[in-house]
Amino acid sequence: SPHFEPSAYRAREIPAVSDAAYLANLKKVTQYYIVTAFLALFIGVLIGPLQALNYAGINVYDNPILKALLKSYYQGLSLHGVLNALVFTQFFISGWLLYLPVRDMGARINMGFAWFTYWMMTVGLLLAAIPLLLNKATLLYTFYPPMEGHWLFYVGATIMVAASLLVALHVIFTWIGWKKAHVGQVTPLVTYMSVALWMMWLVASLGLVAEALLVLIPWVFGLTRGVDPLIAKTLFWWTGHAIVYFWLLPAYISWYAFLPKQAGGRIVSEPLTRLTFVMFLLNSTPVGIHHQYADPNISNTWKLIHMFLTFLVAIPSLLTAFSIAAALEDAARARGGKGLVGWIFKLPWNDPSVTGQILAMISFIGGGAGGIITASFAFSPVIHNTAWIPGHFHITVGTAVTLSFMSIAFWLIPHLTGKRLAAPKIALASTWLWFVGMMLFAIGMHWEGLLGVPRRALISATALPIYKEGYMHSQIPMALTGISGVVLLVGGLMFFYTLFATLLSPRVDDAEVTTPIPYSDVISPAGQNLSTASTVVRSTEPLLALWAVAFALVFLMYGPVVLKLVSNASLVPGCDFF
Ligand code: HAS
Ligand code: HEM
Ligand code: CU
Repeated sequence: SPHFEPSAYRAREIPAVSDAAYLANLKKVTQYYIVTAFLALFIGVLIGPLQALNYAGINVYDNPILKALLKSYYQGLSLHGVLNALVFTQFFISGWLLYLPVRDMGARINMGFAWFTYWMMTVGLLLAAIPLLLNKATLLYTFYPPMEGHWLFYVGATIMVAASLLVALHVIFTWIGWKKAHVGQVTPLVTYMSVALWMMWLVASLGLVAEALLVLIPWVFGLTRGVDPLIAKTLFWWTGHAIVYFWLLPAYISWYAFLPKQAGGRIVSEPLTRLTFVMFLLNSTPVGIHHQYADPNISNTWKLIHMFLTFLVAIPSLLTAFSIAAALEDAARARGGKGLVGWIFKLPWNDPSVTGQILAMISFIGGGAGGIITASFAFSPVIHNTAWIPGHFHITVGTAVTLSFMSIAFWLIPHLTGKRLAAPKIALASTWLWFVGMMLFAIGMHWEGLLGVPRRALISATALPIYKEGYMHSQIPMALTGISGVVLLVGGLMFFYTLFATLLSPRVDDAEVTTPIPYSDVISPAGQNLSTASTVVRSTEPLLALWAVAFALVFLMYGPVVLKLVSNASLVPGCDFF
């Protein structure tokens, strides 16, 4: 049949860009996004180990030098969460997922607008950073009211997020233009994944946009009498769960589209990959109430519905696990790998970009399994708000995503700059240290959580008597967490050494030739003409219609919940906790 031509399908030749100045400019704006992202991560990562020491019972926050930099544990924790989880991810993704689809389509975008969104995002970041650094927005990365920070934080953060929505629209409109110029053709895979993801982000971000514009900003400017914490929290998690797929799927794009090539193999199936992304587009958002099982005024029925939908959204990740594992096996066997598991050793473990991404995936096996456990209605009360939760998300966003982005940078930075990766051996070692460190961290923190150690607690200084019992039995996991902080600090510094050394080295060659985007061959391609394509390809192609369904689903699954909260709204004044 026309859509199944094993191994006959060669890697897609991306359209050539004849205008060298345009290409250089496109690469430059991408590089700005990526480097800004890593600068944020650099600061965030320096604070993490201090927190790990806290979870080992060691308090370093009274040290006078540190006191000059951080007013409190919570100012550090706010910076750590915001810089790592919100700023690093958003800047990296905005660069990565602007560049890839534009190259994939061979599109000519408005570069003035591309730079405008970059500077808008950066100005938003800088505005929000001022109160954060002055300890006037020590609200943790969830900024739950009635904790109230300086208005500049809310305004800056809103501008920053709004800029990402403009990037989303830029890519979506570019794709619509491509469709008009290519009637009857199948959208190429990388573009498809990117557009589906940006569409998902626009559905997901509605909650945060509503929280910012209708609740938080009117409140901090004194236009409303107070704030309803539960409405704000519910709108926050509308976005807050789906945002984890906004972080994760850019890594999936690399795992699906580029890693097979880097490892010496092929993409398993383009139709399956498209289906996976449609499932995320539809199902990522209406699940956020799994963060609110303990909250009042949301009925158990809605909590249960969101629980089942959470289990459903694990399915595209399970599909991904099997198809990426198959792609890696294909790669390893092509390199002479043999046996049931022996092939694993034939993967290019000397390549830091490949190794880092595989280690990131391995961490996600634990992170994903833990997430599914965490989502269960019965188990949640055992670990909600304990150290288990940071344990879970440091092997999802902190490793599956972060280590993937670091590993992508090992080829992307040379590709964008024409420079060579400095110190590949140090780069390789940094991926292993990050992986081992985060594994120790996750074991320690999940274990502490099971023993009742709370999250977001300066436990070393202010252990509340009710938690004492948990700490008494926690010596081993506390030690593991402390050690992990040291391993991660070393691994992190080695990563940043290679990154900055690469950036500071001289340009050596035309990266289009020496470090091209690693497009993979495909075992089961989607084909190019819609008329001859398979049912899966044809039914996944109308992304605009699927996008409309995603909007409908989220309103269906959140509308009644939010309406009830609004009709019961009770406003309270803000307070300054720190
Ligand atoms: Fe989560 C809390 C449930 C995925 C991040 N999560 C959090 C928080 C964060 C976070 C930041 O239901 C804390 C929020 C806060 O501050 O309060 N999570 C899930 C579920 C999934 C999940 C069901 N989480 C993620 C991802 C994240 C992330 C992804 C970031 C990127 N999470 C929860 C729940 C809570 C929660 C509850 C609230 C807890 C509470 O009480 O507060 C699923 O999406 C997971 C599905 C994943 C899989 C794994 C697939 C595996 C793959 C790798 C394959 C490996 C290969 C390697 C191929 C089913 C794809 C082969 C190797 C060779 C060598 C061959
Ligand atoms: C929180 C350590 C890297 C995102 C924490 C906590 C610890 C920690 C111990 C828990 C603090 C508490 O609940 O009181 C580390 C270490 C890192 C690291 C040792 C590596 C050097 C990362 C990365 C990300 C990240 C790479 C994301 C990209 C977060 C977030 C929080 C957090 C979002 C929650 C903040 C909050 O509760 O408001 N980190 N972390 N961390 N970390 Fe990390
Ligand atoms: Cu969630």
